[in-house]
Amino acid sequence: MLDSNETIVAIASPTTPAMRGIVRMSGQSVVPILEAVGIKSSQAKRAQVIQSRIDLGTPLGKLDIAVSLWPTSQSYTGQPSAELHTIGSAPVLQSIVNVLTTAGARAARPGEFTMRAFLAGRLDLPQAEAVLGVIEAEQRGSLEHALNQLAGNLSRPLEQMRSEMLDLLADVEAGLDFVDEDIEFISDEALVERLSVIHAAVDKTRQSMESRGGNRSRAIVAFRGNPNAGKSHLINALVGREVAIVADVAGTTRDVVSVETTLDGHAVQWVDTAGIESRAQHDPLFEITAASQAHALRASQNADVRIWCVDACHDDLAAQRRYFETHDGSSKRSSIDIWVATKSDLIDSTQRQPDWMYTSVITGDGVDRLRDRVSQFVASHDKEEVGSIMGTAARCSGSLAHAATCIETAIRFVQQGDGHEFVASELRVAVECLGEVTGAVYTDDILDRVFGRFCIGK
Ligand SMILES: Nc1nc2c(ncn2[C@@H]2O[C@H](COP(=O)(O)OP(=O)(O)OP(=O)(O)O)[C@@H](O)[C@H]2O)c(=O)[nH]1
Ligand SMILES: [Mg+2]
Repeated sequence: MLDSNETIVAIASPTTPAMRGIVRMSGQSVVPILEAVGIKSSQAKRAQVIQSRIDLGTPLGKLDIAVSLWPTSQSYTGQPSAELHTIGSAPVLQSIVNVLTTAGARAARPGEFTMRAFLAGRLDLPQAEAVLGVIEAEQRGSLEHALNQLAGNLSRPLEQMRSEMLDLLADVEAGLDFVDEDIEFISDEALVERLSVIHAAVDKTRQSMESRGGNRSRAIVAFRGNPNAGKSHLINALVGREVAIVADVAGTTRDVVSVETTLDGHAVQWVDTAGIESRAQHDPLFEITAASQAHALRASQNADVRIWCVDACHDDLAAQRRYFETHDGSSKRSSIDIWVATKSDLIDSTQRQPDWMYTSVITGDGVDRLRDRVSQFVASHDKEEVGSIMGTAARCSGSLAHAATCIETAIRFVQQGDGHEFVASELRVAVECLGEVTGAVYTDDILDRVFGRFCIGK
């Protein structure tokens, strides 16, 4: 593991040009290193802001700098720390880092500041991962998840389950010490009952993690548009095989038809829907149409990508688009719409309009481009899910599943009247698995996996 006694330094602000930039330093030698570069702190042991200057040599010269100093363990990392605030220019910030490394600091590795916060007991592992989630959150939903996790919403119940398991284990092990004396610390019925409660809680946490995306990153792509616009043909062309029935008559597709494929390594579910139409109540097809429209609308609202198909020969594409936009109800927060003019082989290329992607299943025009566009979205959709707190789910669902299995086995042992030493050994493993999730038990490998995903300076 990396040595926590060394003093580390890194640029902590984005390296794109900005008004202000920050260099962060943490470790036992923060105060002497600052002094070595001419930044004097008051001797007081409290947090302080120092207005000073730092000499960056030629050609940069001396620069005004504001230093926030936490000279004791009362800081984010649990050790003396400082932040040097100055103008947000990458070369200037890099020169400051160079001056500080010459004075004895070492360049920080990715996530090393947050790892120190974890090692100092300031954060547990799910909270450390939530820090990454907050940094990466591009959308409100993921930011809320990350902030909840940072507030301990995941760790608290897990810690509670673990502590209940430890109590049970203590009872079982105490019983083992007194087997000959007929003292019972916990009855078999009570043991099974309490284990069942914990098992249900562990399983629920595992499921909720997985539904948040640990194993789910399938993007749903729905095809919408007018009857006979060529939706089913287009789906077949994109997927490369006949999944949807196609025909010359409008109203061929009635059911929601879906197929799963992988697109550049990402799972995609393609969903064909009935063309958008309405029928008068006395029409014999009224009911079947209403049902297929309702199915199609639901598919559309669940989709991550909606591909809107309008026949390129349509005389007013913009009006058709406005109509769909106002008549299709709400959609998922992070979804996108792609507007496709189909059957481009039937029009002259000079008639093409901006903001529309043109496709033809006869000439193959635009099909690859549309597939690439979907692929691009799906890749970023996956990244967002995995990059934020999905990391926690990916890391932990195995440990939680293992804990659940051990508890099940322990229950079976009790019910079969097997010796409590077997029960105790299952419980011990389960406690360890739960500890791995919160970081109460950790290995270098776990730390590498968690903090290696951070950027340097965090
Ligand atoms: N010229 C030309 N005709 C096409 C193209 N794509 C589809 N068509 C024709 O358009 C008609 C309808 O195609 P479908 O794919 O069944 O259309 P749909 O949108 O699924 O229709 P519904 O399921 O009835 O809503 C068929 O006659 C196709 O041959 C294309 O790119 N060029
Ligand atoms: Mg169809």
